[in-house]
Amino acid sequence: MSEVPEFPSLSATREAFFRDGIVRLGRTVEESLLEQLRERSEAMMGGETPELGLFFQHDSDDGTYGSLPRGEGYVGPSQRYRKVEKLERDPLFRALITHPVHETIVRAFIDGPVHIYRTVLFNKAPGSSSPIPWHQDGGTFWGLSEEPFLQLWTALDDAPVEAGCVEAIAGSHARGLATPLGGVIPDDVQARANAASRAVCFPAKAGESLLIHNHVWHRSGANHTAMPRRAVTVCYMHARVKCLRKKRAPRVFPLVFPG
Ligand SMILES: O=C(O)CCC(=O)C(=O)O
Repeated sequence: MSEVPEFPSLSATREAFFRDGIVRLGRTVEESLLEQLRERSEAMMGGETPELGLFFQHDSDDGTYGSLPRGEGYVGPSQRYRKVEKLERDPLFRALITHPVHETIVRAFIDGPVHIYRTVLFNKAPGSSSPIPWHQDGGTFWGLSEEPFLQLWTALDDAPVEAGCVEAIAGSHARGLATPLGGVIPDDVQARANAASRAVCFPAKAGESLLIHNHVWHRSGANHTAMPRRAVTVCYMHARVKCLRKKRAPRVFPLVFPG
């Protein structure tokens, strides 16, 4: 833990987060854990962890978001999965979720027992990854009794601009959801908001984290470098937030920090 500097000011972080909807936390994770997480990600995509029952989505063949395969899940060993979910089932990723530095940050925002809605690996394979369009993480698509707001994003590799770093529109969370459904922001709404010209890039080094408000407009580009660009995002929420879905049994969310 000696490589991770003492976290500066939680009150300044809170202020910036609620003002801008996104804030740089600097380095939060030590290299030894990052190294293991990168290896574990490769093993997962290589098909070595079937016992975990992870969710996979492969990247599209033509590098566009519109033609991503839907509902296919794991399609065989490949380092071109764009998304892997349910990572909390893995002890190493669980160590990232419950990392003491991350706990300190989460505790500055949420009192009492804390659940996670999801833990996702966003993988951009060298040269052939699809961009993620402007979106918000919430709405009826997420099906929750309250809108979660706190996502902690951590780079496992360097994520410079040319590798498709996170981009966001500062302050855009303040207007709430662009559509009740949430998710991808429709083209006409983006155009009216002049979104493209307001994008701010958040390049990050491996081990650095961002706090991303679920409602801030964010996106990321393709990876034009020769190296993988992997990052993990964890959505933390108070344990009182419940799954409202009716068609199947409501989800029970993993408890990560007891009250
Ligand atoms: O890492 C990325 O490219 C996307 C991150 C993102 O959309 C999220 O954390 O919600």
